[in-house]
Amino acid sequence: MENGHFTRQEIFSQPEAWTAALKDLDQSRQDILDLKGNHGFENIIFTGCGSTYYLSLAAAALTQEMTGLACRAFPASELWLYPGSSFTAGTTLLVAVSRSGETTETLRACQSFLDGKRGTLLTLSCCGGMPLAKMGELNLVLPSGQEQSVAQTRAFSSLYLGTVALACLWAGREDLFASLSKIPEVGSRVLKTYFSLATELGRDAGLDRFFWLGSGPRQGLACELSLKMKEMSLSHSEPFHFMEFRHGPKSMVTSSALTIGLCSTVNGQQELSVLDDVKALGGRVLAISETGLESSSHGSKQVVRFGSGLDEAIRNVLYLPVGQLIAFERSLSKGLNPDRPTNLDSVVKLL
Ligand code: F1P
Repeated sequence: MENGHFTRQEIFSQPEAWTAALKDLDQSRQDILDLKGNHGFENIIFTGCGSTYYLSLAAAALTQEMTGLACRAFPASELWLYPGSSFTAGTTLLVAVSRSGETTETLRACQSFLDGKRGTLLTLSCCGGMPLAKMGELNLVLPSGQEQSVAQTRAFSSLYLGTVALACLWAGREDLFASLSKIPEVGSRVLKTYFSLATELGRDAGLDRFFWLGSGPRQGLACELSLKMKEMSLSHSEPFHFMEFRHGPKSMVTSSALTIGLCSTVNGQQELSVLDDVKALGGRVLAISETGLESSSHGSKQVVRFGSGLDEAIRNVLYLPVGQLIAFERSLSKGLNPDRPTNLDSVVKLL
């Protein structure tokens, strides 16, 4: 099998995986609504490990923004080993996210939560027969996210869509929940339109460091894309909140640095100005956003535009494919195999 055989297939099949996941979520719609109706939880904690921790960061920010509930995210190891500095009082819903459903830290965090009678557990995974999918009061399983590769792509984006669906339903936004069905078609278009740009950037041997900027509901996604670049291509890769980049990390900008901005609409101008600063320092920039960004003072940037016409709350998954492809192509250009990243296993199991 050639290097990247599975990862390529998994990245490009995301739209189909999303369609199947959304059908599964629609079948669980009433269970999802009843969970909140029956328990009236005051706060939500999202948890996972590695990619699924970053997914939890993104899910917590979006869910709080949409529902007004206090939402936070922790690595599962923090909940397991440091419950005193992570769990809070009040009726809590714990949303545990895991591709495999058997990561030890995640299982132990859930067991500690249940043993402490801290609230209600909802699990979200891709494998129904695994331990996690038996622990929750509600266990959502999205098998279309299953994958062969170690580094998550299709699993991450499908599970992330699952948390977006939760936020829409718990916010009473059935209209946005229904609009999610339009996401896969836009995803397909983004993959087709920008595959060559992602390949060009991924294969650019003149780049030696990557910065991923994202804020609010997009910060966790910036962390995930940075991890993809690290896992797949063994490159210097770091995520930052947009405005934080000026407070030190900007010192690392050179002509061999690519800064990828997950630009919002709501704060597009502020975020664009950070990318302008990077361009002024001679850094390379890729701006990913919904619409064409106003031309900036430092010449044109390389841009990815979704043009989805969808609400900002439900279209964040569209930031993932191009970033995944840049990491994927860089891995191949370095002669690595993104299907089997160096030093990594697909599941971390502890004794
Ligand atoms: C969690 C995880 C992945 C990581 C690697 C090792 O797995 O840390 O996020 O990319 O594959 O396992 P899971 O709990 O989501 O199955």
